[in-house]
Amino acid sequence: MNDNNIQLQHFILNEQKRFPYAKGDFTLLLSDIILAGKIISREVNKAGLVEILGLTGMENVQGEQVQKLDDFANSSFLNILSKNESVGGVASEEMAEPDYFTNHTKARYCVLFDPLDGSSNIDVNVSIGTIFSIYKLLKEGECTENDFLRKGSEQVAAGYILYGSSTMLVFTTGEGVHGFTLDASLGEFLLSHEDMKIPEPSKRYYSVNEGNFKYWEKNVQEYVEYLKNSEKPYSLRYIGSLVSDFHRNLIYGGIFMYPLDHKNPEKPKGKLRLMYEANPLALIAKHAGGKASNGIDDILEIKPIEIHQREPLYIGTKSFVNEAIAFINGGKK
Ligand code: AHM
Ligand code: MG
Repeated sequence: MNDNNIQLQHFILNEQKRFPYAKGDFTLLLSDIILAGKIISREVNKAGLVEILGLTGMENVQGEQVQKLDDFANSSFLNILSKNESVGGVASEEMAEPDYFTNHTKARYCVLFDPLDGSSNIDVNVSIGTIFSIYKLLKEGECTENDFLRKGSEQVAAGYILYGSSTMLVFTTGEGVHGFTLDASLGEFLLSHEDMKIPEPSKRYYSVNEGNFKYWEKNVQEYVEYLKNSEKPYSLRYIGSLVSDFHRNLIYGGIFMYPLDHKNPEKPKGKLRLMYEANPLALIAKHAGGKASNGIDDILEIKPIEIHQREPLYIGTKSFVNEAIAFINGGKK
C-alpha cells in the first residue's frame, strides 16, 4: 500500500471533525454500515460458486441454511445495526414495518436501507447494490415512525455500495461525494474517487426501461422520442440495477429515469421507493452537482406519507433533469 492510499475509516474520522453534531457514534455507525457492506460483498462474490458447488438446496455443506442473497443482506444489516447503541431503529425495503430498538436509550440515529437492490440481476452475475440513508432522531433515545417519515433534505448521510467488477462505496455526509474501492486483499476500502461531480456539460446518456413505453404518459413518451431524435441523439444505457445505472451516470453524466406508468390504469405509479432508493441517491446527486425530481417536485423536498412510498424518478446531470421536467410539464415540444 503506498502512502497516498487513504483508508475509509481515517477519512470518516477526519470528516467527523467538520460536523458539530457528529460524535464518535456517527463514525461507528458508518463503520458498521461498511462492515455490513463487506460481508454482503463477500457473499455476492461467492454466489456463482454456490451454484457450481450445488449448494442451492436448503442446507450448505456445513449443514447451515442457505439464505437467498437479499434475505442474507437484510439480516446482515439488522444483526449489525441492532447491536449499535446509537441506532434507535431501522427501516428496510425488505421489511413491512420498521424495527425499533427500544433498549437503545441513548440512540441518536435511524437508518433506512435497501439491502440488495436490483433483484432481477442477483442470479445472473450482473452488478447490484446496497443503498442506505441516515437521519438524526428528532428526540434522542426515542425512535418513532415520524423519524423515518421525513424529507430527504433532512438526511445527515446517504450512500451506496456497488457490487460490480470491484466493490465500491460512494457516500456523502453533506460535504461532497466520495468514492472508495474495496481492496479485497486488504479487506479495506481505499479512497479512489475524491469529491465526485457529475460532469456538466456531460455525455448524452439516458437510462430507462423503454419496454414500458406504452404505459407512460404522452409527455414522457415525447421526451424519450426527443432524446432519440434530437440533432445529437442520446445513447441508451440500461442495466436494470438502479445503483449501477446511477453510478454510471454519476461518473459519465446522463439521466436515469423510472417514470410514472399506467400498467394498472386505475392506479398509475412509479416503481422506485422514495425512502430507500430515491432519497439517498438524490442526496448524492445534489452534492455531486446533479439533480433529482419526480417530474414535478424536487425528490429531497417530498414529505413522505408512508414508509414504502413509490415515486417516479428522474436523476442525474442537472441540465438533463431540468429538460425532462420541462417536457413532462408540457413546456417543451
Ligand atoms: P428491486 O428493489 O425489486 O430490486 O427493484 C428496483 C430495481 C432497480 O434497481 C431498477 O432501477 C429497477 O428496479 C428496474 O426495474 P425494471 O426491471 O422494471 O426495469
Ligand atoms: Mg430496491
